[in-house]
Amino acid sequence: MKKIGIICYPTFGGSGIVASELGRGLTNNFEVHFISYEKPVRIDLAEPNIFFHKVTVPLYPLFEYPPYELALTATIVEVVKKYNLDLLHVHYAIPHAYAAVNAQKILDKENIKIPIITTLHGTDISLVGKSPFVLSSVRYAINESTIVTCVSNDLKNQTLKYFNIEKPIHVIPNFIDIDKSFFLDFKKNKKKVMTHISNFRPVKRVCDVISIFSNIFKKIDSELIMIGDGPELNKAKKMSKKLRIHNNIHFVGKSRNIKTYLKKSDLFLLPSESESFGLVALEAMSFGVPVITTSSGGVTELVINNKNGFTCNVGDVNEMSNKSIKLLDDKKLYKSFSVNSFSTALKFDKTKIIPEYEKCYNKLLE
Ligand code: GMT
Repeated sequence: MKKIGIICYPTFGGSGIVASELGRGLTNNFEVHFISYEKPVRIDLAEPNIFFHKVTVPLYPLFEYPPYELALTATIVEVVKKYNLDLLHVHYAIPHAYAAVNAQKILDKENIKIPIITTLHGTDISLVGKSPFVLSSVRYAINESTIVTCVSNDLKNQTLKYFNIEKPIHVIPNFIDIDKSFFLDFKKNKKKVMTHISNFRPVKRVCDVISIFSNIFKKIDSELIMIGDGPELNKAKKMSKKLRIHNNIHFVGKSRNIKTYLKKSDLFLLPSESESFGLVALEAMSFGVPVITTSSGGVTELVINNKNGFTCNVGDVNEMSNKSIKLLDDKKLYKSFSVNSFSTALKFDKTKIIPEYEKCYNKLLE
């Protein structure tokens, strides 16, 4: 059995979730070794063929910034040697691709050859990677990777536009494990339920979520469930108090059980500044929940305006509110959007997408 090392963030962020679900989906054909600073949240080490190797960063009073890349590089080198890994799959360029490429160079000195697949996820290109402080290092790491994939065409185009990439970029969209027990029944709630899930970073525009809900609430008996945690959480809470709608908004924090919330949702609100794919939107759609989002980034490859949701200009809170009200008020329209959301989601089932990654691995292993 071939052995693959997966390097990712262990948290609730989209890239870590994709990496974890991918690893779990590979275990019939591969031994999968996760390398990160913590066990990824969705990984169960009791599952067969799954291993986890922790990156420990040395602390020293001199270090204002703990040298994570250095520790990650050394851990990759050690794990590749100890377990004879055959390839590395890196999720999110910063700093994972950079560390993997350096580990590859160290191993090469010992005549150990290891190919690298780097999957770019979004903010590693669209926000952080573009910064002049890291751009040349990110470009180097992408160019030195053996295969590069992006989660949407939009992200591929952005990567080609901002980084001088010397190799083809493959688009492999994100995927989900469709809940086979779920079926659309349209026994929806009397009190309409809106949901938002994110890391509450500025790019998610969570205050727009509150404004949109405030407008919907004026016309329709409804409540909002806010799932996740992050820097803009307090701002969103303060705003909901100021607008006197806080009793109808439930801030539930991070959740391991988003399916339960999504199953009872009527609408998913994702008014992001940019979204390279929008994995949470896909998760909502897999339960027949239409999405109100922005026409910015790769999310428009998933949410098709006026078919399975609405895509509006970034910050156009009135338009997003009006479209939400229109959809919730019109049963026939809602039903068709809900059916369309569900059938779109079926196209992104893991059984259709994971083989795309396996094709890349097999190319490297030939
Ligand atoms: O910045 C984030 O939102 C987290 C980031 C991540 O890598 O964890 O999310 C990005 O990757 C997800 C998985 O590929 C995509 O579904 C998200 O759209 C993307 N976020 C952004 O582009 C803002």
